[in-house]
Amino acid sequence: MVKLRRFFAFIGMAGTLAAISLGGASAASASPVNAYAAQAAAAGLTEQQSHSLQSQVDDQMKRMKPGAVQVSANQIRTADGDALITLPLPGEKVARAINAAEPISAFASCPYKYMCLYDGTGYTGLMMQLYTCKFYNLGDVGLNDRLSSYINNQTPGTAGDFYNWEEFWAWKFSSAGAYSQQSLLGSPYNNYIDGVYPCYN
Ligand SMILES: [Ca+2]
Repeated sequence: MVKLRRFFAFIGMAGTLAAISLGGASAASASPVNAYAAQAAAAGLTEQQSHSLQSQVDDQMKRMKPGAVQVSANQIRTADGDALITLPLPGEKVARAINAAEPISAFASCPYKYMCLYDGTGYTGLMMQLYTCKFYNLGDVGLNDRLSSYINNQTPGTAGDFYNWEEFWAWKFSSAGAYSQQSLLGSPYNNYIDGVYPCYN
């Protein structure tokens, strides 16, 4: 009788293990793109908006150096892991993480300790968040000649340098120390900058 009970206990355990491995198999077969579509649906996007967003992400990734990784429905991390690119959700001007609470103001889009670059004026459009203290070649992410505004929300007083590629890296201007912000519309530097060193001092 004891032996029989052990036998059934073993069967029960085997059944549980089978269920676990089945669950694992189905999770592994779900593609990331489907997961992002589900994320978009959960955020209230229509199927059409979700497709449109994914094709924008695909287009942006084609402009980037190989190895970039889509990390959410509207975000891409660069291959070196040093920058995060966020695309505005369909119908919105200001970029935000898809699971962030809305509404978000342009100024709230740049987290503390980051230098944020925008391809739109007034801190709108595609946002590239720089965290690491190093030189960023905007050509590596297809953002050369596209910078229109930036928010410097690094630690207080930290300033960045902005460069243009002229067969060498030509320094053009420095930002004011953090916190600072600037819209380049109307300046000679709108859609002109090709490189940024976010933390010169
Ligand atoms: Ca340029």
